[in-house]
Amino acid sequence: MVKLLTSEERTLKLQPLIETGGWALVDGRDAMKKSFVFGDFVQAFAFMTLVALKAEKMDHHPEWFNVYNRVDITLSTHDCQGLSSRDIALAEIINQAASTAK
Ligand code: H2B
Repeated sequence: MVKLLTSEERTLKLQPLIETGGWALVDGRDAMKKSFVFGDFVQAFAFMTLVALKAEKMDHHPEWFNVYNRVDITLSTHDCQGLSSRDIALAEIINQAASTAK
């Protein structure tokens, strides 16, 4: 069973993603979000394809919304109804994929 991040894990692992990784906490929900803007739809969709394949492999999936060159992503773990280490791992993969796709 996946567990919610402890307060220590939030300080050590989540805080850096917020302070330097471009992620933010979602209001009213234990989740994190980030918006990505690409040059065009093809680049945005290439990024989404890369993330989709990695997400499927780790069996942990983002909530996302795409309009043309913009992709808004929210991460949270449904199984524990909040942020878990899987969201941290996926956020790091997503940041990596965005720097490859841009
Ligand atoms: N993705 C996310 N974001 N949270 C989950 O709890 C989750 C998931 N659970 N992907 C997985 C799939 C689960 O439903 C399957 C059965 O392993």
